[in-house]
Amino acid sequence: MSARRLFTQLSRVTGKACRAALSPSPSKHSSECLKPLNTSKFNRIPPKPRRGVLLGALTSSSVIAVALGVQFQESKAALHEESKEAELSNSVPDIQKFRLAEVERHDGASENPWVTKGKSVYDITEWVGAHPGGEVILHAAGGSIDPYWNIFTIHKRQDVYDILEQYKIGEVDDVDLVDGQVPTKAIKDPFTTDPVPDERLHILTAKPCNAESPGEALSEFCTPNETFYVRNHMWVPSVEEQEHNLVIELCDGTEKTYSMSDLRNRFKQHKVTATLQCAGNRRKDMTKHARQTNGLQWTVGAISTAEWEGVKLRDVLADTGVNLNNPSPDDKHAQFLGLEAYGASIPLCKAIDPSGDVLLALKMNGDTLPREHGFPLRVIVPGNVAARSVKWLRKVVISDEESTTQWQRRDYKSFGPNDTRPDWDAAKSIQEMPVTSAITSILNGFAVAEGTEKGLNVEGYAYSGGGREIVRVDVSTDGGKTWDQAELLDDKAMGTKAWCWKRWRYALGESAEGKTTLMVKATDEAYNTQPQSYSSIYNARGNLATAWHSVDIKSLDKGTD
Ligand code: HEM
Ligand SMILES: Nc1nc2c(c(=O)[nH]1)N[C@H]1C(S)=C(S)[C@@H](COP(=O)(O)O)O[C@H]1N2
Ligand SMILES: [Mo]
Repeated sequence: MSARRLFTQLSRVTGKACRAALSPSPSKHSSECLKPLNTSKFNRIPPKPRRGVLLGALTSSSVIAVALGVQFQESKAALHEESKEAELSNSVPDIQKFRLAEVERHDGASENPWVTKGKSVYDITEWVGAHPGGEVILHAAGGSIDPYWNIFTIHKRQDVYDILEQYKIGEVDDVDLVDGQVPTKAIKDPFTTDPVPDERLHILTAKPCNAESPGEALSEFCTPNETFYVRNHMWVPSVEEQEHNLVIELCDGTEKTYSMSDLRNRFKQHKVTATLQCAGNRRKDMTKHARQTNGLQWTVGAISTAEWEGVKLRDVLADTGVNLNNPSPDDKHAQFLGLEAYGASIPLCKAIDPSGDVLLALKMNGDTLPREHGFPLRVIVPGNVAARSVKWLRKVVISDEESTTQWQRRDYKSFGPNDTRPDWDAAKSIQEMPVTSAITSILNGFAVAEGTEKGLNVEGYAYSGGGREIVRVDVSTDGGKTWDQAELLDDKAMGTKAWCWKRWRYALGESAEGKTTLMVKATDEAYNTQPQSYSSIYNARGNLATAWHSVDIKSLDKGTD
């Protein structure tokens, strides 16, 4: 099956399948926009009663357990109870055997996708919508997940094995075994066509590519494309510009398709300079100063700035039929879908705000979008968490609900420091970013820009979301007892609001003598300022680690932490 066909099939499943798992009471999220029959094949299927009444409870508690990384004992206990019950009722049939040909029929296009692992067969129908990696799971349907998990090694953990075990329906028939094993097909490593990252980037993971901007890139206002940080949840899709289209779907079912040349020729082009920052930027500081957090341990480089060029999303939405002045009450969110299965959404009011500057970008810093940053089309949502700036954009859906993906409903949310059982549905998705700042280099005078003083010179960035300008950056060399102000650099940016970081510098000169730490905090135009401690904003996902940034002056040769 061609990748393109698989994607078309996957797109029919997109999102809507998640509804069942993420929103246990569908009525709460009932949507006029839903076209139940052709978009939600997983919803239509009544759960199979193969595991008795406990199945539903078991499944949903395990979903939460994965999402929280806690509560696993509960689902294990439920599993235990279930098997005890099964033993007592003595109704467990012999292990059911399935021929491989039958497994193969349960592929990504089937109503009930199955996978094998070792000799076991699993019906994963009910897990698809809850899978944290989204619909890519369907790539493995009809065959073995082993080769996939050898690439996506994040799965090689007991808690993930436990989830899979709950969906076991039987084993592969002995007649199909070769040397006592299920023969597995070699699969294509989806990462082999990823671009090779620039060697100056600080690589956190290679598959998928996650890499920080190096110090020298952070000291420029516009980050060069080659050293702009990279945050991929999956692989980088390969696509020809001429083959790529953007589909816009409205609540009433209207769909319109735009080619890249339509976007380039039929709409006014705009330039917007905007900083993108990952919600996990500086997560490592939170781990170091508070306690362990889950996720990539970024230091200060999961942030970069570029001049983006393309068309305003609002202009294209107006062309499709959205009434910009008086949108229908159902038009609440703009959901974005990427080619590789990633998706996220923003409130429609941001998408159509004339001063929101939401862009469908075709260019980055004057060049064609690099593949790793979304070629050929990417939405840029200035002022919001970068997770909403979906790369490889293939579809925009106007809906009365947020995107149903894991990345909208789970990952990018934050909770109180005490919250070990957060209410995911009740928590707001992160959209506009809070104020933050960081020290990116401490250099001896000769190494920094002309006109700076001799002795130690400090440089860094400060940034706030929502277009709120940075108005002040405070620096302290005595642990926060006394403060002085850094000089804010006056960079020229395009756009309606302050969508960019402010770079700053501070001449420590001889005053650094005998001092051990340097601290920085910023204030934005709404007089929001950064919290002092990481423990006061601790959350298990390590999102929004915006506490005062500090570095050890003595470690200047090693750079910042
Ligand atoms: C039934 C089989 C599967 C189960 C039970 C499963 C379970 C999970 C779990 C629990 C996570 C979250 C891990 C974490 O955040 O620490 C995850 C993430 C992920 N899974 Fe799977 N998975 C399955 C199959 C697959 C397959 C076949 C693929 C690829 C073709 C895949 C791709 C991914 C990806 C890309 C992520 C990471 C998403 C991110 O970084 O946001 N999974 N999976
Ligand atoms: N399609 C797609 N869009 C995506 C992502 C992704 O993995 N796939 N990652 C998101 C996240 S979490 C971030 S921080 C930014 C990173 O953008 P960059 O790699 O261009 O720096 O892209 C966002 N858009
Ligand atoms: Mo991110």
